[in-house]
Order: sequence, then structure tokens, then C-alpha cells
Amino acid sequence: MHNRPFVRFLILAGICWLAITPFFYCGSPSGHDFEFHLNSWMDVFAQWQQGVLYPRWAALAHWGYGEARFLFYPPASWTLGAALGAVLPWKIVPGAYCWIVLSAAGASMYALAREWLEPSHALFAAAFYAVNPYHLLIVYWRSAYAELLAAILVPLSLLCLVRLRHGGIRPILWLSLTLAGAWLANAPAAVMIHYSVAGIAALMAIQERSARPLLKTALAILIGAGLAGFYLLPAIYEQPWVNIAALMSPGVRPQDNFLFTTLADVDHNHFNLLVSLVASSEIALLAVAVWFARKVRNTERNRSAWTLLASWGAATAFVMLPISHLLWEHLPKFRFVQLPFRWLLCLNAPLAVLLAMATDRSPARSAARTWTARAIVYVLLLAVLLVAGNRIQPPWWDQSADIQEMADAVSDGTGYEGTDEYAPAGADPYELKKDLPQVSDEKGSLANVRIVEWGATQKHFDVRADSTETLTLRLFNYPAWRVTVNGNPTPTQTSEVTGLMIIPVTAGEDDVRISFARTPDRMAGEIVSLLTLGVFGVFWIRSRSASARLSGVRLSGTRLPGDRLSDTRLSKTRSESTTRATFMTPHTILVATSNAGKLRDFAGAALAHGITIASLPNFASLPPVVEDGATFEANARKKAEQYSRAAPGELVLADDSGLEIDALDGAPGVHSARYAAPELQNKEPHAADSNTDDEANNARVLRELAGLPPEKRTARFVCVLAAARDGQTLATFRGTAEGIILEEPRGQNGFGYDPLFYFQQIDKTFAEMSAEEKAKYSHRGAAFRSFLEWQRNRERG
Ligand code: ITT
Repeated sequence: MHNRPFVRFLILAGICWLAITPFFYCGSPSGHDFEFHLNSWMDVFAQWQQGVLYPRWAALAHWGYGEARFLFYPPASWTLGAALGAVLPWKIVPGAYCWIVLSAAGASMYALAREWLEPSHALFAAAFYAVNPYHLLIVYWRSAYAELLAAILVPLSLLCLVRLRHGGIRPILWLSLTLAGAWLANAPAAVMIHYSVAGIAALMAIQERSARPLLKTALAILIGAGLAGFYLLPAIYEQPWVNIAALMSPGVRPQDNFLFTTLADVDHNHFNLLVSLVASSEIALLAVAVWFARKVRNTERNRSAWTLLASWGAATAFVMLPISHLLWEHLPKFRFVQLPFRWLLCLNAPLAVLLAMATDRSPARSAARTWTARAIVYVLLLAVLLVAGNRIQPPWWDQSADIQEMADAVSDGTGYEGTDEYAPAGADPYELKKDLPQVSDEKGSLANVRIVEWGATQKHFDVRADSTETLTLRLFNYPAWRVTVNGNPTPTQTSEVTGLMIIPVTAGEDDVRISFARTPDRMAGEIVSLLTLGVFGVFWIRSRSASARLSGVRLSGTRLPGDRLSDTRLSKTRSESTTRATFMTPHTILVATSNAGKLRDFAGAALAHGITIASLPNFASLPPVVEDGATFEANARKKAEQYSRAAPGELVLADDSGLEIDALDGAPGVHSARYAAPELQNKEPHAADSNTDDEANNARVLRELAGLPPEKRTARFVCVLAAARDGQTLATFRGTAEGIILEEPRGQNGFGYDPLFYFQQIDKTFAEMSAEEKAKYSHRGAAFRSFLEWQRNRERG
């Protein structure tokens, strides 16, 4: 199939669709946070319709008294929910939201798993992760839609961390984006992701015996927080303005929610037992998966992956248990996660990859058995959730009519129940009267009020007062409200206990306007975000030009034709090994060569594909390979295999190339680099100690062809490229380019025999070609394209 990754995504989306089919039969599962989220989405959509693009004040919370919900609750989930509400009927929005988010979570896991696994196994990891029991528990029992959204970022954060090893600034920038995304999705999940990232970076630092992973991660954390500054800064600064302490009320504190914790509250105990059973079955499975995935530790790269995944999984399991209470008490902001079982969100990422690794088919095992084993494991896990769920705490359901009722309450301004924690500090929402008019005098009523506008963030009314008096508004007072009476800024008062806004007015006609202003902390947050975005952009652009500098060439970005070229014969030999673990097409490809000209050629060929070529680290200090093979392929393999051992786990390319002149029976051939050895070293080329000068090599060729007419000077460049990992050749690729040897050199570019090699098609020698042209017409460019095609096919499976 042409676009296999797309098909895989469809399969994944299909599996997630199956996971939400109960929505079609039973209605929307109305878990713990269902109303909170749905009301938020509806409120936000209503504000969009009023032109408030980034709401901060939830105007309809507490039956219209409002609360500062959107200042504190991260924007990603309510933006997505409201956007879906803009295009779909509200009754299907929760299902659509869950389907989209589960599918995206699966896709991000697929990207992570492809670091180590073949596509079909990565697909298993992705499917398992997307519809893992904890995600289903969130969907059907908790309706914790923002936490679910963060599930997309959990695998991505590990992926970005692993990619830090590729070097350069780009992976740091990607990691910072993921971390910013975490802040904007869900604060407790962001805390878990940051702790996970820091812990994994520390492990990587130990593995690499270098502080670099830690420093890079710290930089990414800083940039990520800066990017999310527009949300983070006000959310931190304005905490004293609301009853944020209500977040830690009994029942929702960490100590009340370790696995198998019981309180006096029966409902709490039922749910805790359910989640504890799910968690313990997943922890047990994790232990089994860690054990059986040991077999993948056959290369340093896989060993490192196994260690990171197993440690991450073990740490997440540990912090769900009461024994970890000291960590919850002392680690900064750790308590913010609130519910220890939330760590299942992270646990499922290593579990999915390790499970796929553990059940990855050994040669002795048939594919059918592998997949049957996987299906059985998943069904058993699911059975724990379904049986325990139905016996201990069945989900609650809302029907279309219930959701319609909520939508009506928002559209007619009735509003909805608010939260304790986002109500302004000191206000007691339980003391509010549902029937209070929007504006009332001290006696509780006022006839002479004309409401001009009563929007979410702008309110305007005229009042005719008989004497100086105070008006009480059906609105919680909050430091962001600004009031003018007859155009004059007017300080407000706050009613005791109820926390309502009180405005003094004078006798006569009063024009009162109230608006929710951008406070200095919000402005500061926006400036921080913009500045960080600027720094981000500069780093991003500079990292692009740095890769161009590394390649030593500047290409216009024209796409190279992947097709066979008329004058450049491209043939390919393959020797696929059975090695399983593969990389996605990496952004940086390691090339082992001592020849700077070759490196430039590769960089030129790679640039148009957005890939960077890097020389094998410490190449100069590696022992040279004795190129004694009889063919280009034998030498290429030998180089790739030997050099790849110096970069464990990495894919390493090496080529052997040369010029075959027909009139010389294919000489200099594999001896191209040392053709002048008889004159310079008094040795035959195959016995030479080192390469000989390009000029001397060219001179010998010209001497040997002296007097031959052009039609007898036909020749070809040949390049055989070998791709190897850990001392094993995975495949070889052959590219050739046909030309004629001139009688004298022409052109200043290139290296080796380039000035003598005339390429008819564009009437230039290889030394007259630009880097772009050489990439397009040369033997090396052809072999490299063939390698990329192979790489892409491997990705597609
Ligand atoms: P490594 O083995 O370290 O990669 P090398 O220069 O020794 O570098 P080879 O053994 O493959 O590489 O020798 C290839 C020689 O063939 C090279 O030194 C040139 O003389 C010639 N050659 C290969 N490709 C060429 C090209 O694109 N243009 C000009 N000459 C080329």
C-alpha cells in the first residue's frame, strides 16, 4: 500500500472507535469531571460567540456569579472541546473528543515505539497504549478529559528525550514544545511529565557519563515554561485571589488516594478499589514485560532503552503506593498531582513499549502465536476493568436530554454549578441565592435599572438612584474587574461571605460599565511567551543554517528526482539482515569516511530531504579499515561494519567508490584512491600504505589514456553504499554515473577524478557542477536516494 503509515493510523483510529462504541448505545459516560468539562466547553463556546477568544472568566459558573476558572485551568482541553461544540451537536462532542484524543495518543506512542520496533510491533504498542485500561477508566469513570489530552504528550516527551542524543538544538526545541504542551493541557500531568523527563534525563546522564542530557533537559524545561508563560504566570500569580486550597480538601489529597486506601466515604472507596485493581494488574504486567523484554538488550542502544523504560515504569508504580508518602510530602509541587493513581498515565507508556518488546516474535515463534498472546494479555487486562467496574462501581451515564439541558442552561444564561477552588478568595458559593437579580440595591431589588449589556467580560447598565447608595451585582468580585461610573474609575467593595461586587453610585442617572481587564501579571505572562517564542524562533532558524553549514553546501531546496535518471544508471543490491530493531528515517545520518569530498557529496544529497549528515564521532581516532576487498561492495561492507561498532546502536553509512575506465579494463576501480602508488610509494595500489594525491592519480589516468579518441575514453563512477549497525550490514546500495574522461582537467569543485569526468547530459565535468547538480547526477547521489527509499520502506514495513 502506498501510504502505509496512513493506513496504520486508520487502523489505530478504528481501534479507538471500537473503544468508544458504548457511547452509541448507552449515552455519554458521566464520570467525576464530566459536568465540569462540558460546562467549560459550552461556556467557552458562548464566549467565542461574544468575541472573547481567550476566555479567562467562566461567566456562567455558580449560576452566573462566575469564577476565574479559565485563568487556572489550562486552555488546551477547553479549546478543543469548544471547537468540537462549534461544529458538532453537543451530545456527540464527548465521544468525538475521546476518539480524537485516544487516536492521537496512539499515534504519538507509535512514533515513540518506532525508535526501537518494527512497524507492526510499534502498531501494537500504539494500539495498546491508546486503549489501555487506564485510558478507558478516564473515559468511562473519570471523564478527566484534560488528563486524557496529556496522554498524547507522555510518549512524545520520551521520544524527544531519546532524540537529544542526535545532538544539535532541534531536539531540545522539540522537547520544550512538548513540555509547554503539557502545561497547556493539564497541570497535574505536566508535573508528572516534568518529573519523568528529569528522572529519565538523569538516567541518560549516568548512561552517557555526561551532564549534557541534564543540561539540555533543563534548557528545554525553561523554554517550555517560557512558551507557556501566558498561561503559567497568571495561574501562579493569581492563586491568592481564589480559594485554591480547596483543591487539597479531604478525599482528594494524595494521602487519601494511594492504591487500596479506604476512608469513611463509601463512594471514594468503591472508586479507589476499582482503580487500584486496574493499577495492580498493570503493575504486575509491567513486571512481566520488563522481565521478558530483557532479550532486547543485545545492543547498547536497546539496553539503554530497556533500562530507561523499566526504570520509568518502576518509578511510576512506586509513587502510587503509600510507601512513597515522603516523596509526596517533600518533593516540590509533587502534591500538585493530587491523586497518586494518576501516575498510571505515565506508567502505560513504558508498559506499552516493553510489552511489545517482550512479545516481539522470536524466530521460533509464529506471528499468529505472538498476536494471540498479545490479544489474550489485553483481554485479561480489560476483563479486570470490566468485571471490577461492573461489580464495584459501574459507570454513570448521561443521555442526550441531560446534555441538552446543560446546553440550554448555558444558552439562556442560567449557568451551572461552579467549583470551590476557582471561586474568588473568601467567597462562599454555598451562600449564594439563585434568584438574585443582576443588579440590586441594599433591599435586594431595584426597579430603575436598564441592562444594556451583560456579557461574560463586559457589563453595562444604567441606573437611576434616588440617593447615594451601593449596588450589589450578581457577580463575584475579582481583582481583574474594572468599574467606571459615569466614566470615572470607581473602586468596588466586596460583600462579606458571598464575595459579590458592590458598587457605590450617586443620586441621579448613573452609567455603569464593568470590564474584565488584562492585569499586569497577564501582560507579563504574554511578554514572557512572546520573548521566548522569539528566542525559540532564532534557535530554530539558526539550527537550520547550522545543518547547512555542516554539510558545507547550500542548496536551493529543489526536490531531487527520486526516479532513475537517463544517464545515471542506478542499480541496487540488497542484503537485508534479519536484525529487528530499526530507526525511523533519522534526521541525522552518520557517515564514516576520511574523505571530506565524500562527506560534502552526502550532505548535498541529504539536504534536499531535510536530513543532516554527520561524520562519525571521533572518526579520526578510529583505526583505519584495510580496504583489501576485490569489489566495491566488499570494501563498503567492511568499512560500514567496522566503523558501526564505534557507534553502538546507530545506523552507520560507509561507501566504497571509484572510477572504472573501459579502456583500462575497469581500472583504477577499487584502487581509485591509491592509483598513483607505483610512482609515489613504489608499491602496487592494493599494497599502498595510504591514499595517493588526487593530482597524481589523475596524472596517471591521463598518461594511460594518452592518444585515445573520445569514444574510447568512456568511463563510469561507481558508488556502493553500505548501511550497518553494530557490526552487521543491513543493506547495500549501488549507484553509477556514465561519462567520458577528458584530456585535461576542467572545473574547480569536487574532488578526486571529478575534473576529468565529463558528464554529457549537462555538458559539465563533475568538477564544474554545483553541489546540487552533483547530488542529482552522481553515483553517490543515486546510491543515497536508493538508501533513503529503503529506509522509508522499512518504516512503512
Ligand atoms: P573512505 O574510505 O575513508 O571513505 P576514500 O577516499 O579512501 O575515503 P575510497 O576508498 O572509496 O574512499 O576511494 C574512493 C576514491 O575514488 C576517491 O579517493 C576518489 O579518488 C575516487 N572517487 C570516488 N568518488 C568520487 C567522486 O564522486 N568524485 C571524484 N572522485 C571520486
